[in-house]
Amino acid sequence: MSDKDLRVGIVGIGLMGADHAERVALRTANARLVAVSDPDAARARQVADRYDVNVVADAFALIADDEVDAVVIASPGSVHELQVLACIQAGKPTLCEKPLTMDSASSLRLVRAEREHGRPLVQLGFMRRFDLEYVQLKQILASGRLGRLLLVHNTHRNRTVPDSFRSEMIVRDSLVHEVDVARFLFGEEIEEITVLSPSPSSLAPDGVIDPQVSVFRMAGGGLVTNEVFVNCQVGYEVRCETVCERGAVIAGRPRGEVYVTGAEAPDGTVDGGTALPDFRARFATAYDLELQAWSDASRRGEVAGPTMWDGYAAAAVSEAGMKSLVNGAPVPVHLADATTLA
Ligand code: ISE
Repeated sequence: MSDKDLRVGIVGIGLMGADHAERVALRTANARLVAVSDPDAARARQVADRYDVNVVADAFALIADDEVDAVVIASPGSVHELQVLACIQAGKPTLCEKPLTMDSASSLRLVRAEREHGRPLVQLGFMRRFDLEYVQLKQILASGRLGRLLLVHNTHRNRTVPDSFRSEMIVRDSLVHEVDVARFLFGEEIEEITVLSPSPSSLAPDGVIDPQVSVFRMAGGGLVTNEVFVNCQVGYEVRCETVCERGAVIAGRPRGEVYVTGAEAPDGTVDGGTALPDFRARFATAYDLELQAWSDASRRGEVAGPTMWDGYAAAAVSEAGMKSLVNGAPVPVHLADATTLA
């Protein structure tokens, strides 16, 4: 496969799938978009026509298609398990958007299936690992010049999300990025998670606990605090401050001297200051680098970046987090023993 383009099919053409379609079609070197699939036929057709590629009605037919070398899965997490399994069985390199699956048991089944297949095939869509600021932050930590990493403070705000985005999804679909960031920066597993619920914003949909504050206890004793606020009304802000023994490093620092967001303008609109509109804008380069790394590694028959295990560990932390969300009590995270898996 190495001397020709990687022929990519995308399953799920929602917000992220359409964004990845453009990326693969226009900006990923040595990769070519060849097919898309979505239960919403009109949506799939619109994207397919834009890039002159095929629509395959059934996701499993796209995965099995001989014209498709590799698959991007950007469908809802609830259908990931069977789709990822089909990719593994077809031996096709896969980029799976987060969350890997809806719970740790199904994620573990996929870890096992990939191991039984004999070689890694699946990269997880934790794109922050490709963001240039996070990469630099990680390099500074790794250089050791600031001493040991003690604490991480994460901020994660979305302007709004659809009403269907309930409290548990704030853990499983949004906080899951901080779960991966914490594991990535510390190079350790999360041993315990606590999710606290401050009095919710009156602008959050009825019954949705937003914002949420959570704490991860890392295996080596470090602590991570997280604010996730997905109906903040203003813009998309993702920040990570790491505190070491001899200094701190921040990724996603607000730009500009005075930073005010949320002031109401005379016409009633909310001023987003320098905040960006959404994750596609904030992480555009990271997504480009992620897809390029995935495509390059796929052509070499390898997996780069976050693995199936990272997806499974994140699912296990999310599951514990959703339990903690019920009463704010700390919940331990139990992971399978990686050394005894098939
Ligand atoms: C969305 O699904 C994403 O994955 C974004 O990266 C995240 O910031 C957002 O909160 C989620 O809704």
